[in-house]
Amino acid sequence: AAAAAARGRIVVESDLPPVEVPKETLPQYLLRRSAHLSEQPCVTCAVSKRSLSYAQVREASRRWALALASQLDLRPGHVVALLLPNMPEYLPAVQGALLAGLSVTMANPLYTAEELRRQFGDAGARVVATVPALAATARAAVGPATPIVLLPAPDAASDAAHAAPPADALHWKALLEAAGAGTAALPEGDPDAVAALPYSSGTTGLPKGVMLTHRNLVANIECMSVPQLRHVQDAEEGQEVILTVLPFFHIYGFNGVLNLAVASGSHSISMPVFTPEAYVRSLIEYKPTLLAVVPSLLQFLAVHPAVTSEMLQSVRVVVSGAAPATEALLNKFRLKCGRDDLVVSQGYGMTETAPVTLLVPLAVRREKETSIGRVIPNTRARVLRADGADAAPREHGELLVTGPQLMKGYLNNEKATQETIDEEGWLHTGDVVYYDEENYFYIVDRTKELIKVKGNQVSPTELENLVMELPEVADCAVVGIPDDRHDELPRAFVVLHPNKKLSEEQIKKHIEPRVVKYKRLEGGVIFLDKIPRNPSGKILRQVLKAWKPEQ
Ligand code: 4UU
Repeated sequence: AAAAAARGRIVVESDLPPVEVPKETLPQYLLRRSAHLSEQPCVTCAVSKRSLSYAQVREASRRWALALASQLDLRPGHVVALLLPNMPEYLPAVQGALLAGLSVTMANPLYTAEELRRQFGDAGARVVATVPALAATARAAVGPATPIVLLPAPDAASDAAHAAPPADALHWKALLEAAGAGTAALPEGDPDAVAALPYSSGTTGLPKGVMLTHRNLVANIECMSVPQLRHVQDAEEGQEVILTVLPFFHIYGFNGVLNLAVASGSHSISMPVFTPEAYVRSLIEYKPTLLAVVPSLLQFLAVHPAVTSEMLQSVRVVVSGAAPATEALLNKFRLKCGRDDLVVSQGYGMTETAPVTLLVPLAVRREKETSIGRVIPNTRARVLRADGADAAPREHGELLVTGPQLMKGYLNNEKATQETIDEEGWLHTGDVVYYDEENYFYIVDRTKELIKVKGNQVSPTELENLVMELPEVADCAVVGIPDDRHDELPRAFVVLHPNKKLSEEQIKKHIEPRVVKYKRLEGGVIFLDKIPRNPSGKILRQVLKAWKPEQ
């Protein structure tokens, strides 16, 4: 049977020549690629206007590395948690930890203490780097023995809003000043060590730590930097100005934008929170040449009356990913721009692949705009039909990918790793796709449990567990329902114990204080007599997704 399967195998390879992946850690790689830059701006906050040059990022990274090693006594392999909004210091906070041989786990700054406790506990975080406004939440999420380091507030407004920070908190500025004269040697650095531990629920279950090595992250940047794909041009050709509100804790913002931007010598414009006003002001003020977006942001640009075509004239490239962008949306955006030459390039990525595996080349023809990309260098893809055979062009099936960007595995979860990456090293994405005769891929459906709300991950299992905490509830299943403005919204189907009463409001009230806003049950709560399951007990999510009130 194996021989038959092997004979019928159809692997889609990149038509671009393979890239030699440098044997460097991420900080070594970024330092080398941006070594010729010093006073040029690296990251600027659109709200506070605080800016770090390339030289300042290097110096702050070095000092933070020394502070972590000598003042906080962390050793290679230890984990630093970052609970930070998008801000210029995000970059040295990551790079310094990596220079010291540590790993970083990046958390959503809007998470509740309960959500953070799970992530930081699972990752084994030794230190939490955060901002004054989040210090109390950070303290509630970790034990009293875990040091908390306070970075400067991202902007004056959030500085004014915060209560007095915990007395035992350490201060980033003081630590960096003390480290200034430090000459302690930093470890040489191991490219195969785990660099980042973002959390993803993958195809099933609760969020899991995704072990991304330096090599995974470096390989992905290097493979996206080939001239045929290069969306971000090198500083010598004119420094790219990249406006992004995509969170740096998520792999798209982290490696797909921020690290890639540094490697290319770009100027990144960061925003701690998205507001239409701040975004529009930044378009006018910074005249970005590149926008990194998710479909819900593209929707904002396309329909919001405050966004005009004049503001979009500086934009050379728009990259979209993380959720499906419909042809209608892409056309609406083009109409708003009033520019036929501005074609949105989609990329397809996953946390587990650091993130990109498919990318549409920059010089894309308009009829390929709905494609999620072609295979990037060093990467291979297969499409597995429902009957187990490899798909030919235009046949639908599950996307399988492999390449140097594939995660090392899920942290402390060999079972989930094996369920995701098969013995031959193919990662099963849980996405249904097809490819055309020119090897452009198109998204059809997502068959894994994962719900995406404005590009953010929502794990149904996590919400089901919370609903099940209510004693009145006998069974529960959560699925995503399509929504124009949010991509999807979580909807709960609930079975109550006989003679028990519970309202939709009561269930929502139970969930609300425990989770970040986008995980709320905005798709509603539906009471059923029974959750449809297959004989082995697996929830039939497709049946629930198709549920209609008149049933
Ligand atoms: C339809 O969302 C991401 C990463 C996205 C990304 C990063 C860098 C896109 C382009 C880029 O340049 O990661 P996760 O782990 O949060 O979610 C992964 C899932 C995929 O399995 C798929 O279901 O997000 C969905 N997805 C997409 N869906 C990702 N990209 C796309 C896309 N169209 N272009």
